[in-house]
Amino acid sequence: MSGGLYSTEKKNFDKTLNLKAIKPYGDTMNDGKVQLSFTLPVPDGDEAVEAAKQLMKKMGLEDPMVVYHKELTKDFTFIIAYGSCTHTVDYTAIHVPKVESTTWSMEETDDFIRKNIGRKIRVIGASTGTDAHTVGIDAIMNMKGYAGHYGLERYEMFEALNLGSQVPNEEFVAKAIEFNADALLVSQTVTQKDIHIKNLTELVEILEAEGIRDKVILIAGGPRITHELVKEIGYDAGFGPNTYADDVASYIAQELYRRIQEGKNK
Ligand code: B12
Repeated sequence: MSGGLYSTEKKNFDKTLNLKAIKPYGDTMNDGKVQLSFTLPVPDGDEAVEAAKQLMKKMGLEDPMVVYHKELTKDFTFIIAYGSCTHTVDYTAIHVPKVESTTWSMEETDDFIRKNIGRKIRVIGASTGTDAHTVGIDAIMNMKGYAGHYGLERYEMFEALNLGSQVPNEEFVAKAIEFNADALLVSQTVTQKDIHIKNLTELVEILEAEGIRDKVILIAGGPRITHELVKEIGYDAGFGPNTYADDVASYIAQELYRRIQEGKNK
């Protein structure tokens, strides 16, 4: 997947840029300018504006300037303001764990599987536990796909089975065994009280108890899922917002091929 690495071209753009201490860019390098909007639970007026400025200073924003303020409803004021951020971040020290694979088109992935794996890859998916959200898993699996990217059902070299939502973990694992799945796709949208962590962890425990955890590629996805988070709880990969079937299909094909090469998979 695409990374956030800095291009040399941009580095040469301004010599005052210090990647060890970056701050927001407004009009000129290092001016730190940010725009904020928020609501204060007080009546509109000079006091509200002053309160907004004082708050912004406490947030580390110099030269606060309120450019718009309006009563939202009685005793509530909506504020739009600018300020200069005094804090910096060391960009060179940032490391964000990501799924290590190259995203191909549907045709490229199908071709790769045909030539290198020689059979269809079997993928089962569901929104598990009590989670009723299906749009995310459908976006990845259904024929129609999402935002112009066809889902796994459309791929010639994938056999995709989408179980829908509110699938209990035990049932999901039983169906995965019956289907002889190469990869399991779990969608989790509700994160209140960390329900997704409990549910995702329970799935890993059931797979381990069944002795099949190492035999499948285990993937989680959802709006608040990160690769880093799910790696920690025993998953192979995690995908967040703006994921397309292309990303997932490419990863599965490359990972399964790698495992076959290492003699780990069927
Ligand atoms: C539609 C919707 C519903 C619909 C769902 C209909 C359906 N068939 O799915 C209904 C009305 C049923 C619903 C119910 C509820 N909802 Co709701 N819902 C939404 C809403 C508006 C949109 C979600 C959506 O469809 N997104 C579009 C898809 C395409 O995006 P996505 O899920 O992120 O998927 C992408 C990626 O994350 C990734 N992905 C997702 N899954 C997977 C899986 C894999 C394997 C991979 C690789 C990738 C992947 O790929 C997708 C494409 O890029 C959101 C708010 C919002 N605007 O996001 C709230 C929201 C998700 N809902 C919320 C809540 C709280 C609920 C309820 C609990 C409300 C209630 N009190 O009853 C119930 C849940 C009941 C339950 N048991 O789960 C909260 C969740 C808060 C939280 N963090 O826990 C949200 C954020 C609203 C809010 N701001 O409070 N909801």
